[in-house]
Amino acid sequence: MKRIGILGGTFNPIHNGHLYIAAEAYRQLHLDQVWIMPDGIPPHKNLEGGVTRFERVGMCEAAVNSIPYMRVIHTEQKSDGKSFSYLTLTQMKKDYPDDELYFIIGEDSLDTFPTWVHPEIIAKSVTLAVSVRHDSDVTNDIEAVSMDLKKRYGANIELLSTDYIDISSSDIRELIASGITPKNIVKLKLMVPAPVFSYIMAHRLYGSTKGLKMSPKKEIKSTDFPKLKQEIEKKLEKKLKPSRYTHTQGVAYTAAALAMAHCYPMDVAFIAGLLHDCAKYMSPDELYDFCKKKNIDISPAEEKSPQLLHAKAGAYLARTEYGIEDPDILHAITVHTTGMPGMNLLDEILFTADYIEPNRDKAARLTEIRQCAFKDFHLAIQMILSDTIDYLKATGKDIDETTYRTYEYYKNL
Ligand code: DGI
Ligand code: FE
Ligand code: FE
Repeated sequence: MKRIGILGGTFNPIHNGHLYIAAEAYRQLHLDQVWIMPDGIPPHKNLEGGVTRFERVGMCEAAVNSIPYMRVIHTEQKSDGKSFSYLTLTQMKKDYPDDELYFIIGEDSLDTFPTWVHPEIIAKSVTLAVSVRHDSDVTNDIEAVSMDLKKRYGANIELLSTDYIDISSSDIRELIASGITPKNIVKLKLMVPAPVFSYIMAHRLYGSTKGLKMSPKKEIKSTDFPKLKQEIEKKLEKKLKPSRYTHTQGVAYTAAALAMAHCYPMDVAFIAGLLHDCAKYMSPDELYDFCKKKNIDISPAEEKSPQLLHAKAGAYLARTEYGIEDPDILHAITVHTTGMPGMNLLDEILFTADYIEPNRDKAARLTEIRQCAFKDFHLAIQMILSDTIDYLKATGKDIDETTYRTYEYYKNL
């Protein structure tokens, strides 16, 4: 028999206040585990901040990743609606008949408990673990309410004594939308765990792109995407030879698919894919001269293998010739050939799409890597790097030290 706490919520986003309550429940009730349960949202209802259920789950997973006794359960996420608590909790009681379930709620929820749908069924399935502010003077009321609920529904109620934590999800969303300034970053880091902050930034949630240094009109908005895509395609088709243009299209669509699978804005990924090889119309010598002329820094590895420079030159052209200011896109293009340790999400999407796009047919484990990319993304990247190194060794090419370091990084992740 295990003692399991369940903390439900919308978690838009999950924050330190939620985690504090979960940790106090664990400690005070001697629980074995605490399960974080993001709720479903009624269809057609748009959530504030425009995030999806998969993104809310992703943030919860980022939050609990390093806490051994916490995990995220997806019970309500499988349906596209919000379920009644009595249904979710009776189902859980059925699934875990031998365990003791503690449903963690706030003191205000206890007051409204009789108005919930089928409070008597809930009371039979779980113990209510009620978080009570220990500085509040209403403790007597809580005890009276508890007694009443015990009488009326046979409810088991345990009280948790907690501090008041003044953090709200809506404050977090507003803070992010007002701009990722150094001051706001400091504030945000006090409100959400670092991995949640990273998730929000990497996935561009809640308008966090406002912190990126680009003029607002240069931000890729989904409404402008079709036009932008067309303009870039028209130009590229003139510049690149047909097989390179076909590859470019393959990378763009594959990057978009990977973005869908890994919760990244697909239009941004698509544009990165389209432009990643936009400097490939130049020969290695031309690339070298181009970079010299434009004062683009050339590394020793690039001196030896100047074709590597198509990545840096590509980012330069994406900005100057195609008007792309988005720093994530420019960065992804810059590192797409060798990768780098600790690539960000878009870097990883582009790096992988370049390798697995459908027109590629030469690499050794393509089928396996393609299947892996949508399931275990980091393993796929590790396989790509390992195979690239093998290939470069077999063909006697110089290997950029960055490629090795990137491989080591992903192998040890
Ligand atoms: O531009 P693409 O052909 O679409 O793809 P890419 O930008 O990944 O470049 C692929 C070539 O780059 C491929 O032949 C392997 C090579 N490459 C990747 N890492 C290194 C490298 N070449 C050298 N010399 N050193 C590297 O570390
Ligand atoms: Fe390339
Ligand atoms: Fe490419």
